[in-house]
Amino acid sequence: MKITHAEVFVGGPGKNYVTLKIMTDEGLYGVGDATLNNRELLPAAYLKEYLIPCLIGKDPQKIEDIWQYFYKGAYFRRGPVAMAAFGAIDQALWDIKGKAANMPVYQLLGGKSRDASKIYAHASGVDIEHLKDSIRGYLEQGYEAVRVQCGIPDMPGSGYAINQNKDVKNYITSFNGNVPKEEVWDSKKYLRYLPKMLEELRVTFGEDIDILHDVHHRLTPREAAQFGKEMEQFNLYWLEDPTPAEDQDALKLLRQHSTVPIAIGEVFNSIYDCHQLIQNQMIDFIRVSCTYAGGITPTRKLVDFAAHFNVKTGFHGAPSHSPISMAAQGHINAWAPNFGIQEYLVLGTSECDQLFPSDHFVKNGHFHISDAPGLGVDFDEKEVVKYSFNKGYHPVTRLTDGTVWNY
Ligand code: CS2
Ligand code: MG
Repeated sequence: MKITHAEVFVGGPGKNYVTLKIMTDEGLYGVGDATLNNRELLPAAYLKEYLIPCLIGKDPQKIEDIWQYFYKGAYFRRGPVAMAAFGAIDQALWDIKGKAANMPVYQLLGGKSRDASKIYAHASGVDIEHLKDSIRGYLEQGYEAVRVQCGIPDMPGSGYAINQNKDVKNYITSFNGNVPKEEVWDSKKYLRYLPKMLEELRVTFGEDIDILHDVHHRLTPREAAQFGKEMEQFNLYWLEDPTPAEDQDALKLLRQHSTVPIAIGEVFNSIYDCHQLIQNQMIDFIRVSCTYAGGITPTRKLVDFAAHFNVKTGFHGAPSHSPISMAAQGHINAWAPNFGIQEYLVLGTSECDQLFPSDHFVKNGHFHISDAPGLGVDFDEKEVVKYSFNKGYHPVTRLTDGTVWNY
């Protein structure tokens, strides 16, 4: 089998999905997701200008060899742009391999370890009453786990990921003309309010609901240690990104002071970003995504490595991930012996389903993977022409005195 051509498409309903389609001389094709949120044109250009020309004529069945060829051949290894581009190729090749074998990808990985994989939804509110309504909405749909984010009193327009307009797809992107939106942050107010918020949620919703919370890299190591200690009483499923992920020593203090489960990794691109965190058992959940971490091939190795140190998976599943990478992660989740939970944003608009038709489905807070060969998700080229690229940015965060802080 030989790769004859490959094409990159940018666009989607409310999102600039970057979709790669690889075609072969046997008529089989595969699809992959290279969407790098708010920097979408970069992996698209990397694919078009540098990678696709090298793919033509290669045997798509040699997934490992092709991955090594691009990773080692780049010389400048890792980085989100390159890894998202490699990730899309890798996903598309697994899709082709599954179709050629007439098997879903989870079978190629070793078969299912569970019938369906637990997912968590994003509940948020400008204040606690809105947050509670948002949580109730998910509980009514059968979710057992929710991430909770709430506006902080006296800190107007801030608090990470507050979905003010109920537009699930866009609340972390500011389509604000040519520059990013700016937000204000005050850790003191946040640290004072969060225990009150969580106490109220436990009183209202009881002990059974799994509660997750994302700090989004905003605390100092000392603040995170104090906060983690305080969080223990609320029995969180996890505390995410308490400190900036690139400073891995920051976690030592938190670990010494608290047993709150820690989830980190959405900004990591490879095992080299987290092997020490995993080996030293500084985290409980690894949150890489199959796209930004270079595809199924390296993610599978990372998951296996983590299993030896009792670290579970909790893959990134922000709205920027297209249904293709969600499917790729769905297959890994179905297999992984150390699966924990999957972040899942309800993309399920009819436009999105038309662009990416599939039989995967969500029911009662669980993702059910389809038995279709390959990744089990298609891409409709006729649909994508309806969408054009819209530039967006992540917001920039400043402290109240104007100092730039971590978004
Ligand atoms: C977030 C992300 O889902 C999460 O946990 O931290 O939504 C993050 O803000 C975005 O992926 C950034 O693009
Ligand atoms: Mg996060």
